[in-house]
Amino acid sequence: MAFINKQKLNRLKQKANDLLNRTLDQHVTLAVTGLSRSGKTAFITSLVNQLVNEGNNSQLSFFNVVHQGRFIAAKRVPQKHLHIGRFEYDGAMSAFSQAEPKWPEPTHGISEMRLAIRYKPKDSLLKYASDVATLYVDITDYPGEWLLDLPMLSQTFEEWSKQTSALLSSAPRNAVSKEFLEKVHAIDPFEIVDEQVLADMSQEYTKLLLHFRHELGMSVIQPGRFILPGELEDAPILQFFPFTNFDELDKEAYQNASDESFIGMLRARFIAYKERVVKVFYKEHFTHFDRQIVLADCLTPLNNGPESFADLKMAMTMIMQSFSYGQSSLFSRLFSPKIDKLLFAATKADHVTPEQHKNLAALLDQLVYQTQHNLNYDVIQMKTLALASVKATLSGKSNYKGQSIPVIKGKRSDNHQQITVFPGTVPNKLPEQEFWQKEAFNYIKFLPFQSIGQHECLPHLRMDQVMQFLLGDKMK
Ligand SMILES: Nc1nc2c(ncn2[C@@H]2O[C@H](COP(=O)(O)OP(=O)(O)O)[C@@H](O)[C@H]2O)c(=O)[nH]1
Ligand SMILES: [Mg+2]
Repeated sequence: MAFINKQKLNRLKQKANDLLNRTLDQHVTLAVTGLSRSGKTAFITSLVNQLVNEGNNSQLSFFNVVHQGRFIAAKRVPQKHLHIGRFEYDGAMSAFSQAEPKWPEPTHGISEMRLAIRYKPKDSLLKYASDVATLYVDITDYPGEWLLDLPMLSQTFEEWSKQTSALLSSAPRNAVSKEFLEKVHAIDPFEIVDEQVLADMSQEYTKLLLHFRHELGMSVIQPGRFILPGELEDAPILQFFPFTNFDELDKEAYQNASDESFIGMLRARFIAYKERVVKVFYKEHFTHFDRQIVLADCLTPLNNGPESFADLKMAMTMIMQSFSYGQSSLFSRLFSPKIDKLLFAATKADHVTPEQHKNLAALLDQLVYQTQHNLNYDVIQMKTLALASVKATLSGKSNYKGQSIPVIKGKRSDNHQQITVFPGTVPNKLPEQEFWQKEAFNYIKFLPFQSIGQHECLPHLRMDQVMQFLLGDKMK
């Protein structure tokens, strides 16, 4: 009799277990974005590294499932979409694990990977179950520049051209865009288009955009796809540019211009770009994201000066439109959103001394604050913090003129020398003239400071808080 009961009990246990596993297997799609060089590759590498090596000296005390001893293990599993590039985790890790560790190579376009995280749920649903659940996390890395294109959807070619020409003709962009603007000026808009000329000029425009981003430190780049084309490199759909002389154009002739004319083809490509590139990205990718982290490097623009910083602010406002789910917002009119948690992270916090981190987070908060209040964010939970995906400095105190001051120590990436510095203070709100007149913030690029094994954890700042915010509620 007792034997039968035991068998029955085992069957019941198995049933309960199956049921539990079915109900507790969860999926979350986590999107990671930010403008180029904001630190996406470093961030995803660190996130995956901390999770798959958990237990091996990891520092994740603010991640509840770890803190409470319920984390079992995480591993990489085949990704969801086979047509999307794989995130190069191994390549990035081998850069960090060389004898002379380096930062991973920059990547272009979109990539993906999937993690399976096994953990013990806090409250078991069924008494006899084995209490193990799996959370599948699909991580997508995509360029923040692509989000800069959303506002184009509500513009005509004429409106976009006027706005973009104004940007090209003002400081600091005007210093390098003069030649290009003159060439556009010399075009006869109603002439039959020479596609080669159009391709060459588009290339010139793209070069300008790359220069704005990487030499001048500007953030507003439109079309954003031009500098990170992904699989569309050299496609004619990326070959157009703003037309600069709308004021001199005969309105009716413009309306009637055929697609074979110069202006007609520019307009047709602009329209096709919006439909086939911008909208497609939102439909195929963006609308499927559950959670989003937006990375921002606030320190580089702070170091570059007021124009660069103002540009970052404008770019953040444009990026925020993709998360504005109010009824009358551009986004909601076009797409149905899904994102319920949005994290803004100021990256590379290890470039400043620890007591400045609070200011850094407050500064980023201010950058998104205005939009946050103008728009309706009822459905999204938001948070701002300062982090270092891969900490490349050590912090401490140093004596300066008899006073103890906070310092960071690291290996300069330009000359590979060890230095100890106080890089300066970070303003806790949008800097005003006064800040820029004082000695500029001293941003020094560092190399990762210690070589780590492929299965060791990378040193970081606040990656555990990121995990708690983005995944914690799914692992209760
Ligand atoms: N010190 C420090 N530098 C970082 C960190 N994350 C990124 N960087 C620097 O920023 C550069 C660009 O980062 P990456 O992740 O490639 O940016 P992505 O273009 O957004 O993928 C790296 O090569 C590093 O020099 C960090 O946590 N700490
Ligand atoms: Mg990258």
